[in-house]
Amino acid sequence: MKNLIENSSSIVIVSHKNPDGDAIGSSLALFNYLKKIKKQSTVILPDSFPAYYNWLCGSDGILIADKQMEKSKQEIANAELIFCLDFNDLTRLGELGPFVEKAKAVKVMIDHHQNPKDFAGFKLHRANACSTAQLIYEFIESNGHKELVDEFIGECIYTGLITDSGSFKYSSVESKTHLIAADLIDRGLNHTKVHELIFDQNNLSRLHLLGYALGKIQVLDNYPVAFMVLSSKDLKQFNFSKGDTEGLVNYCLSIKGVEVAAFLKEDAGIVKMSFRSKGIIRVNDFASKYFSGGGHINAAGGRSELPIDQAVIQFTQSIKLFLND
Ligand SMILES: [Mn+2]
Repeated sequence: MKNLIENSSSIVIVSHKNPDGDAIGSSLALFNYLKKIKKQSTVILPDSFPAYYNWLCGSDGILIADKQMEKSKQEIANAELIFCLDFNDLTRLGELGPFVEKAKAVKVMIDHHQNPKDFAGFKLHRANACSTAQLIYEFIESNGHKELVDEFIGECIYTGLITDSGSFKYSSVESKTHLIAADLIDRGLNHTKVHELIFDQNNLSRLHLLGYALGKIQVLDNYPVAFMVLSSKDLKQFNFSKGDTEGLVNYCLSIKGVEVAAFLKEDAGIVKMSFRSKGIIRVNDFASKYFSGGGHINAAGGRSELPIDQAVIQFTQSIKLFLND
């Protein structure tokens, strides 16, 4: 892999649509690492990311494909090496997917989602890793370059670690995850600063949206299921902007006795759904069986084309069926 990087003169890093902290953190960690070994690369994301990540080192140079489509396609077509981070199915790239598929570049997938598709020449895949950011750290480590990890690369890796693990809470966290965090702190990371810059960036309308959403949580009778629903009218009323509803679903899961949580959001004519679960309940199977989705065992997503009211009924009926099985 070291040789492959060494011999590639144009490198592109891509990650998935609706980029989250792990997509952005792992992409920028790799970008900044490559820079340290004197390799220029371009990070391309299908669409924009929440503003509370725009302090990460290198974020100002990210190409947002839906704003700069021609340039993005050109970079992908010209690349000799394409890193595909935090996804394993090219449909996660939206419109960019077919261009990456037919690109002449060698593709390297670094990812931790279940059921990887077979489009990459090289795979660094571990479904039980807590984040792609952890895999990037391990990648740098396996190249013998741990000493190159500085405060800024550390911030990128740490961002992926905490946003994908509920700040070290989920079962995907290993002792290794904590050892990595400890090493990052030894290398200059200010972890408090990172938490504040990501999680303490609320504006009043977001908190009012949160209050409104919490008021709408419902628990299914006789099932360990809680869910909340926001219509596009609700979102408009609270000046919704990207990232405002991130993490909302977890409030449903915090109710005593609840083991499955869902968040249904009306978005551009469809209903997007986030699912969370505890223990052995596989919401990725649920999402793929009923809502053309997928993800991890305890965190997954899906969608419905039905109007929101009907999508809610579709959800409550199918989760009952799923849990009865
Ligand atoms: Mn991830």
